[in-house]
Amino acid sequence: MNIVVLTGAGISQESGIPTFRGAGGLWEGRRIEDVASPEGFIANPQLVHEFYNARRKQLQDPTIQPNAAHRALAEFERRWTAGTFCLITQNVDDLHLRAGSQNLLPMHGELLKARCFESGDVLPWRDDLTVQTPHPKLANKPGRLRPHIVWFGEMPLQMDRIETALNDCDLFVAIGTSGRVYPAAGFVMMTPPHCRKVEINFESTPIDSSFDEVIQGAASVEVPKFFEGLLASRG
Ligand code: BJW
Repeated sequence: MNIVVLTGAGISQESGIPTFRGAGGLWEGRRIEDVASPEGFIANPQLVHEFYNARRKQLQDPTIQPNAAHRALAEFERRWTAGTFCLITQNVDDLHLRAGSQNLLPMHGELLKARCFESGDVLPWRDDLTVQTPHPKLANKPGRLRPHIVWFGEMPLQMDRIETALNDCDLFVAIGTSGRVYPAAGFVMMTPPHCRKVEINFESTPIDSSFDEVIQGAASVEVPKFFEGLLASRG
């Protein structure tokens, strides 16, 4: 049985990383297009850098750690021998990586990387970025680095591998995502007709009706329960 899991901000919420939408969300009090679009970056790069600098700093705070849901997915992947396992995440944090997930596709980029929009180089990055930050190999050309993040209007990463995994999937599980951002919100519709489709979320979503089962609850509780059950049912 081939398994594809899609995660969103809800899986990291219990690790202390705010989700995007709703009260207390990352976008509360901000215009999305100001901080998460190429046009916003061109208009005010420093504002965008500051938004991501703060999040990059927070991610490296020692209190931010993978939670039981991240760990359960990594543990499941280690133990699953009855087919393939592919984890697609919309999250730009590194909590799946830190939990030990291997076949991981971060489709919206990674907060701990920077990209040079001249050379296309993607560089590991843990510090603040500013409009003056030079590319380490192009010291005379400051201001070419941007967060390695997929903004609205940009093509998500790894789409070929994602489509291949979805085409060949027998179980699709979406965890902690609001189902409002495409193409990820449409992945459930890209699975084959026989595929079992399960959603795990605190609340209902606009794509609920595309799933065979909806499990309402906290990811840290429901994810370990679901994946341990799957292993148990396979003996
Ligand atoms: C819990 C929980 C707990 C909380 N336990 N659950 C009109 C129609 C259709 C599409 C479009 C359209 N107009 C424009 C588009 C395209 C656009 C789009 O989708 N716009 C919509 C707003 C309509 N999409 C794009 O532009 C994408 N690119 C694209 O389409 O390229 C063209 C193309 C692609 C492929 C094939 C062909 C063509 C790019 C999208 C980039 C998104 N980037 C962002 C920001 C950057 C990253 C960052 O700053 O960190 O990525 S947007 C933001 O939303 C972020 C997230 O990854 C993404 C999804 O959010 P997510 O993860 O779902 O979080 P929330 O906060 O929304 O929800 C959290 C959920 O968790 C909630 O449901 C809670 O209930 C739940 N929850 N705690 C369980 N403990």
